[in-house]
Amino acid sequence: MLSTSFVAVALSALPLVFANYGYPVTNGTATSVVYPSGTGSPAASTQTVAVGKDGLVFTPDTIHAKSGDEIVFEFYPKNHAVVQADFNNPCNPSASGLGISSGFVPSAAGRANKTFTVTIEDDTKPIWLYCPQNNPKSHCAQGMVAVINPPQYSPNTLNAFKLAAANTGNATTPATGPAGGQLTTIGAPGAPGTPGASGAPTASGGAPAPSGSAPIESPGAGSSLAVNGVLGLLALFAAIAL
Ligand SMILES: *[C@@H]1O[C@H](CO)[C@@H](O)[C@H](O)[C@H]1NC(C)=O
Ligand SMILES: *[C@@H]1O[C@H](CO)[C@@H](O)[C@H](O)[C@H]1NC(C)=O
Ligand SMILES: *[C@@H]1O[C@H](CO)[C@@H](O)[C@H](O)[C@H]1NC(C)=O
Ligand SMILES: [Cu+2]
Repeated sequence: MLSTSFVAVALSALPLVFANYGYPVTNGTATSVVYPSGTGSPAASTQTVAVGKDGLVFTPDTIHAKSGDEIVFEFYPKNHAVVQADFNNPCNPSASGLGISSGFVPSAAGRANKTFTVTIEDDTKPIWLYCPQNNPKSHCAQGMVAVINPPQYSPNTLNAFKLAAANTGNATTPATGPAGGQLTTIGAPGAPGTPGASGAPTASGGAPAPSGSAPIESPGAGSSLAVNGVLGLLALFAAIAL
């Protein structure tokens, strides 16, 4: 039979477990770990959008993201870019002048070795996007458009944007760029094939940044599984001892 002292010893190890892994997110599917010093903001997530992989389209072309989330654009042949437009003026850069513009990212074959990462600042604002390539003719007019956080219950749909784009001539490429995001060369040592979470190259296997508010990727699902396992055993021991 198990003694209560064993349970006491096991319980005393619990703080160590949490010290090693941070506080695990409880639902088991999450890959993020919330550190105690955090400000309580929800963990950011990263989504990937393929540009030109499946023809003259963005895949996916409708993206839902929360403030703080990152959208990583990956570029495929031959030569595409991502530019922000206003809904009412597709295939032209946003009049605000503060829009997203990746610059052209060519690829001879497969995924280009540069990605463009956009961090969503305000998830209540739709972001309309297009490819400004005109060779051999406007990609935008052919439907190479996308939207991040389309407005709900609004006639401003991606389909309406696409239909308006189809009536435009050559698309306009912004004079300046990149803007509104971060162009990152991928395949850097320590991050093979994977863009860094912040878009900035980091030391391989580096320690989590000390920033209090930035959610940090966990080392892997194994850690929370390990914690769950320990908790399960503790519960079992406690039940037997009582
Ligand atoms: C559970 O996991 C999903 C997917 O990662 C996440 O969106 C959700 O916020 C999590 N819920 C809780 C309570 O942690
Ligand atoms: C990756 O980018 C570098 C620098 O722009 C370039 O010299 C190299 O050819 C590229 N590699 C591939 C596989 O496209
Ligand atoms: C449209 O763009 C193509 C490719 O850049 C160019 O050859 C053509 O002259 C442009 N047409 C107009 C009307 O500007
Ligand atoms: Cu294109």
